[in-house]
Amino acid sequence: MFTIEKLTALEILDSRGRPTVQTTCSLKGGFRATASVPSGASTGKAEALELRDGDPNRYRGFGCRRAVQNVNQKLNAALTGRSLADQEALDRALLELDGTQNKSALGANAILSVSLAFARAAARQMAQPLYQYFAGLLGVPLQTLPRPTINLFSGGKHAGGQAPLQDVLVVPRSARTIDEALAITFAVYQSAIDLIAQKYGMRALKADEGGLAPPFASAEAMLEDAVAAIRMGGFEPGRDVSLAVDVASSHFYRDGRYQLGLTAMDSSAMIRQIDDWIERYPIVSLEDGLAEDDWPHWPKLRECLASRALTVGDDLLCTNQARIERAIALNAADTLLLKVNQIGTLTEALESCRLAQAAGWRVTISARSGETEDNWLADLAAGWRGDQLKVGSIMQSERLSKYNRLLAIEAETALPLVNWPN
Ligand code: 2PG
Ligand code: MG
Repeated sequence: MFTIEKLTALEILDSRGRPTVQTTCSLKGGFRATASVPSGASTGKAEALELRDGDPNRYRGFGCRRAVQNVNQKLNAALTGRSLADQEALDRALLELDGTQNKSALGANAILSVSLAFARAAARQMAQPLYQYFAGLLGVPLQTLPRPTINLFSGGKHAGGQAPLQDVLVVPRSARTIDEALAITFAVYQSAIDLIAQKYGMRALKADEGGLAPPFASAEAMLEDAVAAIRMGGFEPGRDVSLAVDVASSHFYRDGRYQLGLTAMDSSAMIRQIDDWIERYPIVSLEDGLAEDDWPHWPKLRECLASRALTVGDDLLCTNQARIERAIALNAADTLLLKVNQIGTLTEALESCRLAQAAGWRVTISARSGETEDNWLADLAAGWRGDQLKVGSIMQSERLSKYNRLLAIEAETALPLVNWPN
């Protein structure tokens, strides 16, 4: 049993300098913990609502004072003194107190900060490392650590739209440990910096997640430069290091057409375009190849990728059970991109994770483009048996805090990396 003594929230800044919510949860017995929530930029339409103040004179409307107040006043008043059996009981109480479909009354940022801070405090009360606590929620013993997929090049909404593909990520497939995966990625990333200096005559500018963002002429230029950087780093593309791509195509889908660079394609043409990329480049994971509302064509994309690359749904699924169920029924994807703040509580995200795993899908545990230095995501990825981890680049402390935590978890548990791609 866990008894909440106090909830206190604070408005802090994320990696884009925008406000977000940090909550401290104190449990009876002196167990106290703090957690912070991230925030996306290329968001899906079905995401839970992130409550922002909307005052244009303060942080251009991005302020989170109302969300913070909801924790300090409403949630603190309603939950102080409450004894809760477990995480699910807390999250159920949060859902009841909000009472809306998309958490617009209290804000998903307020709600999730409490859900996460409670998890950490509860783990302390149980004298467990946080990854163990998360494994306990899933009800399955720890088995593997996720394979990092690490941002190399950025475009789309994370880089001012200078290139069409949002993320081109490195998949260090020959790595047997997190430690090896990071060392391989460092070599490729440094080679990419050299390559960009040679090709574009510029110091590599970095996008929101630390990915390099030169003025690529096309999606193919991004992919070709990624393959070249892998070679320059001393690795064989497709054997030692493969690629993952987040097309984030909802964000260039207008009036039933995919506006990729100068071409406007219908869904079938977009699938042929993706097929061509998969043939030409060592891509093993393809996220949001089609738009979030283009449901009829997703099964065709899935069929096209088949065993060659994972069909990953991010904006399509929004970590939302109803959308995942629909995708399973349609055979529209085979991998869930799981972002806890898309849905707003740990328990709902866990149910989404279970649903995907029970269908034989893979799960990519993902950070957001706006992150904090909090590292709970690494524990979640280990505890919930994520197959992939998507945190951004091997740069910037808000990204490295997760990789560094994963190194510590690896040192503590000696768990092997997941067997993917095999
Ligand atoms: C995504 C994420 C992370 P954002 O689209 O997968 O790269 O971006 O947090 O902006 O939604
Ligand atoms: Mg995405």
